[in-house]
Amino acid sequence: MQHNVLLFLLIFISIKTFAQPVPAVDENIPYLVTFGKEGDKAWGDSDFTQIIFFSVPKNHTDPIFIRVFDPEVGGDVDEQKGEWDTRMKYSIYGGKEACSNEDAMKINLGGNFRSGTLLATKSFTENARYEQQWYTFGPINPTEGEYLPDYGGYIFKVIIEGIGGDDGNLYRLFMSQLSTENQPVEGAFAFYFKYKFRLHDDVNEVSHIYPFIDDKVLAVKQSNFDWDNDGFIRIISVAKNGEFLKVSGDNEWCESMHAVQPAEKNTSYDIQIIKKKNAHIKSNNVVIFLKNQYDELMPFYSVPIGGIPKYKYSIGIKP
Ligand SMILES: [Ca+2]
Ligand SMILES: [Ca+2]
Ligand SMILES: [Ca+2]
Repeated sequence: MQHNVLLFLLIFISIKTFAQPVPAVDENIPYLVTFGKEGDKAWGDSDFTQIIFFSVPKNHTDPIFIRVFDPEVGGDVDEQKGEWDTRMKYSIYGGKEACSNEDAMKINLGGNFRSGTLLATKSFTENARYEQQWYTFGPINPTEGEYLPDYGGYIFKVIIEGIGGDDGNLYRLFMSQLSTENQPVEGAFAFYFKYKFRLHDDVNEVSHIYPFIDDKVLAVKQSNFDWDNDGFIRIISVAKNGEFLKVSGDNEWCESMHAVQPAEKNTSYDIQIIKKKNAHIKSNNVVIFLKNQYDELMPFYSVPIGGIPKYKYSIGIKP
């Protein structure tokens, strides 16, 4: 990404305070999902590992906290298979290569995805004490992150791994200024390259994800897993008024290619996730990621950089 473009667009982010939860407010996604490593992939998690990156602007010098909602695996929120026997490990990394190591971005489980310096870690099993409660990691000094100006400042990596068992862990994250409540860090945001989450049960809810189309992206190849044919995924952009992505069935991957129009450069896509109205599919867990024409993963951002795109008829009708 061109440095000046991101800095310019980050000015837009800095006035928003909705960027700290993951899933983000604008995404309208109920929960992140990670299964124990003995889980059945057909339940919607392809590799039992999730990686979320948080970016803290350089001018923020106070300590930060990373909080997890419902970190344990049991109770009402989570997805049970047999006994509750799942162990979920949360690890926070900073320092050199925490984010910039390719294995981390790609969640390459055979490689060095645990790159960087381990700052904090804790494992959870079924535990009524944390049922629908927040657990707080920190305080963490912002400068302990990996400094990457292209990603907006100091970057922290949160790895969530299902290290045992076969149940599904549902949870949310929040980067906070305070240990006891969710208080946004101004100008901070999150990004992620492979996103594994739960769809709403309510067929009228629409979820969103927001990749940024930088000026070198010519084409986007999207891949999704275990969507159970649950409705439609479509792109809204300045030049696309609902271009459909291919949707996977049960326990399968599918992909589709999408050409980028010149007017879409340096804008976000609003990828809309619309449930199948007459199917009423419950507890649907899914995975999605995007690659550019160089086969590089493209990040989703917790706030749409440059704002939520609106289709412009005058651009879209051009061939
Ligand atoms: Ca189990
Ligand atoms: Ca949970
Ligand atoms: Ca599914």
